[in-house]
Amino acid sequence: MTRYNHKVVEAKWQKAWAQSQVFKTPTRSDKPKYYILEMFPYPSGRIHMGHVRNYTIGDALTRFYRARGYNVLHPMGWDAFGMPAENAAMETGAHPADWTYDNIASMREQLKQVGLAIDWDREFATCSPEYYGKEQALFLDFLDHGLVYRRDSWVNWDPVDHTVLANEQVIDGKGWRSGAPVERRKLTQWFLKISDFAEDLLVSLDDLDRWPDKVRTMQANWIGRSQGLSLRFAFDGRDGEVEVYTTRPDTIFGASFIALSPDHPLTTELAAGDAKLAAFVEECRRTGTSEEAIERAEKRGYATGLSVRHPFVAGQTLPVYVANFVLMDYGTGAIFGCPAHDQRDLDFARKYDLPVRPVVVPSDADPATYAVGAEAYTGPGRLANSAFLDGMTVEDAKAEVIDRVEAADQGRRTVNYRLRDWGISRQRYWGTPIPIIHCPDCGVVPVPKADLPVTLPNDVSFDEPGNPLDRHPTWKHVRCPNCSGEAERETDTMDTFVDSSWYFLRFCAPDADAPIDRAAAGYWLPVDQYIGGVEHAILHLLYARFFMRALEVCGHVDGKEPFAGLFTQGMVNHLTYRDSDGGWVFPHLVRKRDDGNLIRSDTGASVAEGRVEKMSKSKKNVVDPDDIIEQYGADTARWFMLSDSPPERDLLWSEAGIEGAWRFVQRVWRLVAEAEDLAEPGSAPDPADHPLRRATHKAIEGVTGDLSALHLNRSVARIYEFANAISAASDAPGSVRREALETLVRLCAPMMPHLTEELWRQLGYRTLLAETDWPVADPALVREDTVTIALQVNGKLKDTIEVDKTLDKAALEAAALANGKLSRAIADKTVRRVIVVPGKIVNVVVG
Ligand code: ANZ
Ligand code: ZN
Repeated sequence: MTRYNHKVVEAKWQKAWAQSQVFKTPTRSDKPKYYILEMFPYPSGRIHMGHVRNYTIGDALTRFYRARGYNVLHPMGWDAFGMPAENAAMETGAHPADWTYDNIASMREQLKQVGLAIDWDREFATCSPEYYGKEQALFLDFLDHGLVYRRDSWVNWDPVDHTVLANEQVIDGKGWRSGAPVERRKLTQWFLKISDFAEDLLVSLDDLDRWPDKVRTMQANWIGRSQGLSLRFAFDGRDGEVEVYTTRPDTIFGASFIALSPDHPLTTELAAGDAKLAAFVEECRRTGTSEEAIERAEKRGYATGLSVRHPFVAGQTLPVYVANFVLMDYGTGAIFGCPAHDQRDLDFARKYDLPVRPVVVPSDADPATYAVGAEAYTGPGRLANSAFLDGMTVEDAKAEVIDRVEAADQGRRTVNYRLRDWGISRQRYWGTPIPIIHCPDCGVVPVPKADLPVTLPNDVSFDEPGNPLDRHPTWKHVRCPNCSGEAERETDTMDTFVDSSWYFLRFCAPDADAPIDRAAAGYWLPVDQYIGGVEHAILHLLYARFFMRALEVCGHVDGKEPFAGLFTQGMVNHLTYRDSDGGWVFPHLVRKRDDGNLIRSDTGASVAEGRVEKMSKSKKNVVDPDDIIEQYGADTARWFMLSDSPPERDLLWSEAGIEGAWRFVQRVWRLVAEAEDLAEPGSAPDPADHPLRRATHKAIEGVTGDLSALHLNRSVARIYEFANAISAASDAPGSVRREALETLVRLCAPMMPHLTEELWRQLGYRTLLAETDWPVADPALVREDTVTIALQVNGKLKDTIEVDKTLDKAALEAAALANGKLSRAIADKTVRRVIVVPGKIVNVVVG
């Protein structure tokens, strides 16, 4: 028999599947629906192993659910807008559209070689006007429903490149390209009102029971609901009040200062008459806008000279500072600082020599001597130095202070969310144009829906910094739809996270006139199994959940949750290698010499093995999927991807692992293709209770359960075991071996679709395995015929034995007493009683 030739076989079946359109999904069918989706790829240029892992997991499930009689939707598309295309334009001069569509074309070909069961008829790229035009229509619906608004907001500004930077483009406070210190600038920007749904997005997490707990926790933390107090402090020696937000009203007696945000209206007012303060504010604005950047910056402040009166201590006043760590868009933009119990406040107090007064004392400390050193105390304890609060727990003291403040009408209980409204304005070309026109007379005018899509102009240049849409000679100049006067288009485009917030809805009816075909979406949604990287655990998933809610408000969908099941797969890791200069070396260049030392195969220079790390171009520890598919075939790559570790864990790519998978492909090939004297297809296995039949049906039951539970590596392990059982039973009758081999082929099909399709044909079938039902285990053959019995002496476990399930009490007792460990444990003691619970235990009571 010949060796399995993956090149011929894989191409052959990919073509057969495409020609027979097996993976084309009807929008409706009598079968139950199952929507499987992997997070769609960004067309960066090449498929990497992370993609292969992601799509292989989804594909195995797709094939499994299809075989089990579901109408499965498994589509593919491209998250095609974004900065890399503009960067490429700047570096190489390629137009972003050309760059993107070229990448899509080559990545599509690569994906097709993996043999994915995808309905390619539904494919789209978010950068196509057909898609982004519909997105613009949704934006206008959001606008109609009060879910979009415009306001001034701070952005990161690169003073050299004259461009707005995303937070991730600010590295250590500097622009990623120019290296210039980033400044903050105020721009009028578009926002989506995700905050309207903060509470619902939070409480509904409880219902997402097929999501990983860690992802739900991350989302909950991101939404960041906090319950606290808004409290007004009256100025001392001047009219007016300053309102602060605190989640720790219990610490009010430890307050030693008030701090305002540099962007607080009062700060602005004071700075108008205080040049030093104005300079300080300017300086604060040179830090990036991200919370992280602000958190990392050294805590600094400016004493305004103002002070406020303490609400509970007559005669005590607190100085008012402007501080760089207070954000304007959280709470009220002002705080009271309690250095003993908040680290930022403590750092600040040490710097400006403010009192540090502990008011919460840990239970094991003495309130009379308790002091705080370099670290603020944030744990539980009893109140001290706090008048009417003394002795209370933190929780009781919070409630007491809130009650008193409310009674005195100095503030009120409030709930705050860390979740901010979603700023979607980007000053870039390669994104969805925001469908708005600015008219000098009418103001902000939405583009009429009949004029959609607002398409991007093609003739743009990237030779200067800034937004090409803004400096385009004609694009932005339009007539106002309202008064026909001269007006200008909005030149901001949307954050690409908008594109990925509803693509799963568009897949349900990608050619529909409406952005979302409500009936089709109603049929397919929610996505039953969503699969992707944990790096999207917060933003993408939260935005998609928000979009569903907003779309429901606008009447586009019914239901609020887009993804019923979520699976976050681990990364693909690989060893790293370095040469003697410390430079990274590609793994395929590394060879082991006979003496065991590693060398570069091209230069012979010695190489050292480094750590295992996530495959990345920068460390050169990447393995190109094309090379692997060329050398070993897609089935081998798929099998290895699924076999090595649980799919939620990181996978260690290794040469040995891929070789092992390749050997197994060959082995399955030989087992089936070289089988002799098999019975005819369809013959009844005889004898009906042959041990190989039991192994066969147990394999069906096990693999079915494993795949249903996403335990893909376990199903692989079970198939190895089953293959061993088949090899060991070469003397079984031809009818029994046929059943076993057919089952092996069917169970392997989700993971190795090409090999198994070919073997199915070899087994005498003319129909496609991709259209064949999943095998069903015969309950009579999977029933366990033995049970494990615990042997105890006076209730203490001594040993266990496997016995026939049908043993009666007397036989069970006899079998137990014949056990060596049990009889040694009894030794010469007197047996008072033997308690036998069939199927469970034999307990010997001795005295
Ligand atoms: C007094 C206090 C004492 C505070 C103490 C903490 C500890 P979370 O839990 O995240 O909601 N804060 C309030 N508004 C702020 C703003 N705009 N910028 C920076 N910090 C702000 O945080 C709430 C706490 O963060 C509030 O409670 C406030 O400091 C601070 F021992 O008030 B706290
Ligand atoms: Zn007008």
